[in-house]
Amino acid sequence: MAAEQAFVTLATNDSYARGAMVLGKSLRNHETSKKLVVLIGPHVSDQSRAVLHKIFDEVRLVDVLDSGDTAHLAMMKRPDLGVTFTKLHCWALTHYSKCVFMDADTLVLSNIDELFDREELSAAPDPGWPDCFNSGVFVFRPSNETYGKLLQYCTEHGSFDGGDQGVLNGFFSDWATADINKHLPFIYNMSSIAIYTYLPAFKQYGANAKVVHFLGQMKPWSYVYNTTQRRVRGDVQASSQPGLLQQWWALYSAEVLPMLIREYGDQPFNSGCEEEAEESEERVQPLVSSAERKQRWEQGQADYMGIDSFDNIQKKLDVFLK
Ligand SMILES: [Mn+2]
Repeated sequence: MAAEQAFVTLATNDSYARGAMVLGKSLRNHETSKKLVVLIGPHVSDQSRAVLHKIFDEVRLVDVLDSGDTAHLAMMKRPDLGVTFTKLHCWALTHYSKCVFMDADTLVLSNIDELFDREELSAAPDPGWPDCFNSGVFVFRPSNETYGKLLQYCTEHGSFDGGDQGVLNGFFSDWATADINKHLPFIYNMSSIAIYTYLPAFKQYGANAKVVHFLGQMKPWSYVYNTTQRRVRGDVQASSQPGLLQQWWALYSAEVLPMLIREYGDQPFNSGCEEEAEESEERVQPLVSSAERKQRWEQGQADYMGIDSFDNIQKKLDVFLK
């Protein structure tokens, strides 16, 4: 009997392991009744594994190179898709009847157990190409048959974007049109791209978000957090959603970091945090008229690093969202 249901995430190195720890904690804090599973790659350190064991019900090592099975054969044909094969391994978790996969760069803001009412393959639209789903959050049914077909699809067709999202959209190719129940609302996988592409909608609906997805190259753990001032240091890129980034670090520093410190003991490790006071440096704002700014924005020329930086947008949004 495979009646149990689980949230599943993936950590291929110590950085993503931190993301997984924060995600796991956020699911626990919002009192999920589901099991928590993390798939890890062979490069995750013993200390990180120990902390993951404390947060997750199951920590499963996936070493595709070592497996000697069909996944290994698939990998030999497509070495470029290494991490993708690790992620696809979630279909092999057949001791669960249904699962929700969540990227390690997501953060849960409220209980989302209702996602288990959905069927495979349910996911939210990708903000860059809404006829594709974003593979950062999806509902699936573990099955060795599906797992085998996915590996076969992978080796025959590869991935049009080089990652798992391309493979999964190719495989579940009728997602866009077949069944509207498989379209998760955007609030289950909200990325910051919406702030720049559709600001009024973000103002209208952003406060309802249940899951935030830190898309893009800068991940929450790429920043340095000042524990004295309780803020993320330096220039925060707009795509990192400063208010939510702040929430990620608050959870990390309060609940995850103490566990890491216990595991590392006397050994030094990069906590991502610093204690000294930060030198404040006020940015000089260029003088541009409101009309001129609006025009530039509409032409796609937002001044992301200056006057339209997220810090400034956030100030505006705080007023709207209160
Ligand atoms: Mn992601």
